[in-house]
Amino acid sequence: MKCTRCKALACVALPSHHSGFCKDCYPLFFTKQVETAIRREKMFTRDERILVALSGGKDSLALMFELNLQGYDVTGLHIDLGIPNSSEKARKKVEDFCDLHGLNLEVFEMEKWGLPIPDVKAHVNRPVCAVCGKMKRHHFNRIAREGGYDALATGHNLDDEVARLFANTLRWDTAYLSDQGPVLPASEGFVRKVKPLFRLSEFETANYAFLKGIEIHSDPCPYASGASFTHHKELWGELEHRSPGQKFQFYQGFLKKGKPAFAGLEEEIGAELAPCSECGSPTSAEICSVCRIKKAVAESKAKAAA
Ligand code: Q46
Ligand code: ZN
Repeated sequence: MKCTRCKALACVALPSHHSGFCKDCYPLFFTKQVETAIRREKMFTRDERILVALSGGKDSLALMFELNLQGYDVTGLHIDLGIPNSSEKARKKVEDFCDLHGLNLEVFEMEKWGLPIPDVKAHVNRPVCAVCGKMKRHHFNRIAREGGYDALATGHNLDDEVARLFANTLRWDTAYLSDQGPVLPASEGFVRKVKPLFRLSEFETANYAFLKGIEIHSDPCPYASGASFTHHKELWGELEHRSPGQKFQFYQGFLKKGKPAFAGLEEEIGAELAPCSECGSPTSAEICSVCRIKKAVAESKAKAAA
């Protein structure tokens, strides 16, 4: 196959785009997709400060690399979850990456904050990933808000978005369906959230990270159950293989036709929010659910030690 752009030998075939690219032209395709996402969805401007959530995986590091290349004012934020034999490796990859490219980085340590994820696993009677995800979203938003950032960018790609949309649709979860999309506007206590990689598949992001020589953290988390949308991603992989482009069509169709139909439903469901008396994050109770979990774990640990 020849490169669609320069006619050299292509190294990445993209059936959903009816094209293929060589190693020099592929990053230009990637850049264009990110530019289009930012422009069409009005994600942010070059005058704004963007906080980029960095896990150390291919998506977040590729996103940070690309936004910096495009001249955006980016700072990385890594959350060290405190998981033995895992978190230190992820953190090292992120720190090395930011050092190498001269990028600003903030690191937040769950251990220092008082609730490393192993304590959640040991003391909270809920799936650890559900609580861990809640903690991460909480701190991403809190740190972005306290730091005066204009937007929080995450590395969610098309496969993530389609798998999540599919799961929400299977449950007809109207609150989530009205909320899902590449941009979640800022609201009282919440910063704007954006997903500049939503037009790109996992395969396309992985290729970009590889061709740019980005060293990624690819070891799975030891607590991963393997359940998070994996099956839905496999189903969509099969559909996409049979009919290239279907994933993107499904997602775009939702944004154009499905999402407007669910708009406003979350207001009926949502309750009044006020700042948490402990951490200032928006909550419908006096103390937010994250602070409540932290307190409950501290009590459970004290009881166990007594
Ligand atoms: S880090 Fe946290 Fe993930 Fe590990 S404990 Fe689960 S949610 S799997 S992305
Ligand atoms: Zn709180």
